[in-house]
Amino acid sequence: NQPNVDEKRTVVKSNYLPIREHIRTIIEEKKSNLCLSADLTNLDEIIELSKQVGDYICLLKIHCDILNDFTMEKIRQLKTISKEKNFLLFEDRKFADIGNTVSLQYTKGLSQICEWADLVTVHALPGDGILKALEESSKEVGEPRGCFLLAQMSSKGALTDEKYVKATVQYAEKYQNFVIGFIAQSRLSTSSNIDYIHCTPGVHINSSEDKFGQQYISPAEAVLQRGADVIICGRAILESNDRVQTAKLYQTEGYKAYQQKRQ
Ligand code: 5BU
Repeated sequence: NQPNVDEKRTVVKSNYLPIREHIRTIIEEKKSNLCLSADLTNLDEIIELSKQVGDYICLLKIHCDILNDFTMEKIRQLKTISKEKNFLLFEDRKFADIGNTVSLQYTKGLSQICEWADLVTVHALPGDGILKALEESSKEVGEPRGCFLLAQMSSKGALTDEKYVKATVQYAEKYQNFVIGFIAQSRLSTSSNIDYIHCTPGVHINSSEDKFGQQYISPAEAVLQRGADVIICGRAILESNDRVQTAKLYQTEGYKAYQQKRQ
């Protein structure tokens, strides 16, 4: 006998913190505000990497549509590791379609994202029906789910101007249970006192850009000047000579700044 959806939700409430609080707790407990952006094309490799660096990160972000060997069995293995090592799984899907379509993209297809991704990214561009649809779909699984709204992008020439950012924040306030924070390049002013989690990608200590318009800042700049809670690092770690040591370095740099900011 399967528990019905309402029974599942009751179980969730007793077992899990709300997701925004959960991330803050992980950051404090593990002394890490590092999100590893594991932009690799092989899920087996991500699984191995997550065992090695899982202790040093609060979030693991992937792009499941670049994986050559995606299977639900493998993604469940990654999920098990995320629970053992206490980090959340984050699919950077950047949903951007009408509500009905995104809800299908979220729950169906080969990757069934909603089943395993604690967090996803969402564009505000289509209007707030996108959030209504994703939030509704997320309630069908027996675990808390949340999203980050994309407010500002790190790439050169991004069209996310002030007016766009303002409207994005308003959508976040309207769906404040599901929208747990923003992907942003600055601290956004909101009209409520909700402690939205700000994540900043485009973080690298040794580089200022890539050849396709990605723009980098240091962990300290991201946290102290731009107001990030979480730093998102991909190639800075993935392309280093020692991924584990480099992850530890970004963990240390990121958390030092996080503590300084919250004092
Ligand atoms: P990098 O290797 O650290 O440059 O990778 C950055 C990651 O963050 C990559 O997965 C991007 O898709 C993601 N990203 C970004 O770089 N900038 C943005 O504004 C957003 C996401 Br939104």
